[in-house]
Amino acid sequence: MTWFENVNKIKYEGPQSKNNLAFKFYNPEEVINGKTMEEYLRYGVAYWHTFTADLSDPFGSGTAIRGWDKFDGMDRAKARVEAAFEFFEKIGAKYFCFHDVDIAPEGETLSESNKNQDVIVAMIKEYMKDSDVKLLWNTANNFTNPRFVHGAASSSNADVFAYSAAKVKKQLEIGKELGGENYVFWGGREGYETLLNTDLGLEQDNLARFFQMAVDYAKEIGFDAQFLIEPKPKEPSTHQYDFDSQSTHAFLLKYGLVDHFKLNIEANHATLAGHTFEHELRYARVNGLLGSVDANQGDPLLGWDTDEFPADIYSTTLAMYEIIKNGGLGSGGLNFDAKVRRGSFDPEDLFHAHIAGMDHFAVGYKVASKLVEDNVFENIIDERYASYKEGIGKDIVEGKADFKSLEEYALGLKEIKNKSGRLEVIKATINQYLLTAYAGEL
Ligand code: XUL
Ligand code: CO
Repeated sequence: MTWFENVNKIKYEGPQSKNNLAFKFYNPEEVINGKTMEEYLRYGVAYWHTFTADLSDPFGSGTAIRGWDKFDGMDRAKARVEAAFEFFEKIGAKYFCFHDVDIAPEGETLSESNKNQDVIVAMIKEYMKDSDVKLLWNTANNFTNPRFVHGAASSSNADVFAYSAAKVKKQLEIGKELGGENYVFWGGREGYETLLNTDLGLEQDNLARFFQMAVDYAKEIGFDAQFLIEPKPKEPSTHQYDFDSQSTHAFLLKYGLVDHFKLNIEANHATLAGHTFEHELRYARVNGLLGSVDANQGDPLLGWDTDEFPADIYSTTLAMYEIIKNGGLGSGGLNFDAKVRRGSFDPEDLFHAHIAGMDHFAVGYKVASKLVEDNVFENIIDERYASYKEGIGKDIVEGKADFKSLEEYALGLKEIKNKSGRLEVIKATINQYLLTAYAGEL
């Protein structure tokens, strides 16, 4: 049985290839800095966008043509598993991610939902045995069902807190069962719509209690995956508590949870927060919190989360720079939390989209590696902050200065000379690297 009969295994054909179903830049076997691209980039497929979504949007119903939609309920869920593993193998992605409700339908009751999970998880486990595909992360969808109308762990209703905990408990057990390398918390409803009816202090305390319980339970069952919080400022909530990497960091510090979590940074969430993707990655990196990445991009003309496949090589280059400087993503990976456009409804479009995403991050990786090798940004930074390496600057950095010594120094200054920031030449240099990275191969 094949679900993608028009597609064979996607191969690397190089930058000259005109074949839409081939990689132009992502060469899984190419070694960069001692690791193959496949080992380093750890690409993941998002189950929800690729196998579950029907491409509906708030104004129109689904358009996707998906073979498995001829079935319903558990039969459809089983067909999706078959299709998913065929897809992973053909695209050559070694990781996948899912929410509980992506893989199996919810039942009438929690125990029925759990039973449905068990059936599909057993099937996934069998498929994993016959492939080298691993679970990058799983998570509980505590936002779609109407019961989460006021939130999950931050709901005003304690019954919902309990229900949410039960769902996460089940997913932690499943993560362990499938050897998941990370576990994600994305709190789409953990926030508020209006302060007029919200106890913000209690909601945040409860959210922290919930995270602590998750940490405790994972320890109890011996599930040692990296916990990841995925910040997002808004949508669906008007204000989400895990707003961005910096506010999530503050939250983790406040509640003594910082040693148990890293962050899953999503490009489109960064832009919704008014940041660049690389800002979120940089903040997480320099604070030891960069765990994994949801690789996508937003549409700057639209103010919502469009979850597009990454196609901006400038952005993927700066993102890969952060990842290289982080020493890679450890147990994390580059998960395509991205969907084909509503107009791209053919099953083959799923391949085109992933090929593009994988190629664009591969370009970014190659260019960023060269930038790092040549110390391009390091030299700029070294020179720009040189005043902190000697004299008064060194005193400041080493904690040897105080307001009195600084005043004495400032009084003795004849003139203050600043140096140009040279932004234009820096941008031109990045473009030069981007344009010449494949020069020999084109
Ligand atoms: C929503 C989003 C989620 C998380 C997992 O914006 O990014 O799909 O990645 O719940
Ligand atoms: Co995401």
